Amino acid sequence: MSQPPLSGIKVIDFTGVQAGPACTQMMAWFGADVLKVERVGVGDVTRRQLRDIPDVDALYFTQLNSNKRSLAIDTKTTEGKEVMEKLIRDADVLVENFAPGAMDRMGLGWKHLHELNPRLIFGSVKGFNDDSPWSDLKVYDNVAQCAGGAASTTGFWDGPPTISGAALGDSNTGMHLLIGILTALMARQKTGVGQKVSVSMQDAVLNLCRVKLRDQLRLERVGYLEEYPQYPNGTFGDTVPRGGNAGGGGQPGWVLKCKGADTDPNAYIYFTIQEQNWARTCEAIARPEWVDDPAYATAEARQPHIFEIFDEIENWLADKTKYEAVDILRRYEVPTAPVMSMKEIAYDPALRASGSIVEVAHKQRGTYLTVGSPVKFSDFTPQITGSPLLGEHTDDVLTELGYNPEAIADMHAKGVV
Ligand code: CAO
Repeated sequence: MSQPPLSGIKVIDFTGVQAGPACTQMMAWFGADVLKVERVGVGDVTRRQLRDIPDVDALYFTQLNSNKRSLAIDTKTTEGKEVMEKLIRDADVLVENFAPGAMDRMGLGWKHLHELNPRLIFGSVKGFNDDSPWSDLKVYDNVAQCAGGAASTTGFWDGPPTISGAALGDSNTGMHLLIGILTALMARQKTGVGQKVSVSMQDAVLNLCRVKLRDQLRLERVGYLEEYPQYPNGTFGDTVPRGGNAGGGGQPGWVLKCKGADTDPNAYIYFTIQEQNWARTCEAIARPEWVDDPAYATAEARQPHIFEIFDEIENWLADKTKYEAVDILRRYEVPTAPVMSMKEIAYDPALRASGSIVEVAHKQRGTYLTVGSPVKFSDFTPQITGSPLLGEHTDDVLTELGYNPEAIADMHAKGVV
C-alpha cells in the first residue's frame, strides 16, 4: 500500500488525559493528520503529570500522543476562536473529551460545528450519557470502572470492589469512539454529511462487562453461578459476586503459583481446565488416575473440590518456573500463559518484533518506549513516531491557514498562541 489507510483525513484533536488522546493517536498511527490543540503554556495536563525527568514531557503524555502535531492556542480569545473555526471548516473530524458543557461554553457546541462544516464528524467522550442523572459529573478512569460494573465484579469476595490495571474507562472508551468515528466516516461517504458520535465512559466499561450482566440474569433465574468459587459450598446474594480469578466462561481456571513465587510476585501462570481436554490435562500434570476417577472425571464432580484440584496442580508446579510450566502444558493443549510483569513486557523480544512495543525518538528524551499498534494489517505497517513538543507546529499551522509572519508574531505577543 502506497498510502496509509487514513491518509488525507484531517483530525482536530481537542482532547486531554487519556480517553480522547488514545482515540486520536490511533487515527494518527493509521495515517490521519492529527493536530493536537492545546492550552498556551500549559498543554495537555499529562505533559506535567508524573514526570520522571524535570521539565521534560511526562511519559503519560508521550505514550498517548505519538504521531501528532501540536498547536498551542487560547481558543477563548477572538483570534484563537477564529483560528479554530478556520481549522474546523477544513477538517474531517474533531474529537474532544472536556468536562460536560465546556465545548458549549467555548462557543463550539455541535450545532455550531455542524453549521461551520456539515461534513465534519464530531467525536465526544463524557463520563455519562446526556440523559444520565450523572451527566454533569467530571469523570476519570476509575470512576467509570465503578459506574460501568467492572469494579463490583473485580477482586476477591472478601475484599472491596477493585479497579483493573487496564484502562477500561479511559483508553477503552477511546477505542469505542474510534469505531464510532470510522463508522461515521463510512456513512459520510454515502450521505456527504457528518454527525456527532458520543461515547460515555460508563457505557464503554459496561460493554466489556456483558458477561457479568449475563451472570446477573442467570443468578436471578437459578440462584447460583456454577463457575464461581462460591459454588457449591458458599452462598450467593442477589447480585453477581466478585469471583477472584475464576474464568468468565464455562471453563474453570485460576492463577497458580510456580517455582520462585516466594521472591517473585509474578511467578504464576493462569491455568484453565478445559472440559474437552480433561484427559490430556491429567496427563500433563502427571495425574492420569484422575481421568476415570468419578470424583474428578466430570466438571460437575470437580467443582465442589476445585480448589483442592488447583492445590494439587500447584504442587506439580512447585519445581517449575512459569515458563517451564507453560512449555510443558502447551504440549497438552492446556490453555495457559505466564503472568507477565511489566518489566517482562517491556523487554519481551516477541512484542518488540511484532511492533507491539516500540522505541521511538523524542526531541527531549532521546528515545522512549511505548505501546505500538495492536492492530496488524497485511498491507500496511503503522510507523510510530514521537509525540510533539507543546506548540511545536503552531507557526506551521498558522502559515498553512494563511496568516503572514506579522500576524503570527502579533498573536505570540498577545499570548493567543
Ligand atoms: N484554550 C482555552 N481554554 C481551553 C483550551 C484552550 N486551548 N483547552 C481547554 N480549555 C478550557 C476548557 O474550555 C475548560 O474551560 P471551562 O472550565 O471554562 O469550560 C477548561 O480548559 C478545562 O477543561 P477540562 O475539561 O480539561 O477540565 P478539568 O481539568 O477540570 O477536567 C476531566 C478534566 C478529564 C475530569 C474532564 O475533562 C472530564 O470529565 N472529561 C470527560 C470525561 C473524560 O474524558 N475523562 C477523562 C478520561 S481520561 O482519564
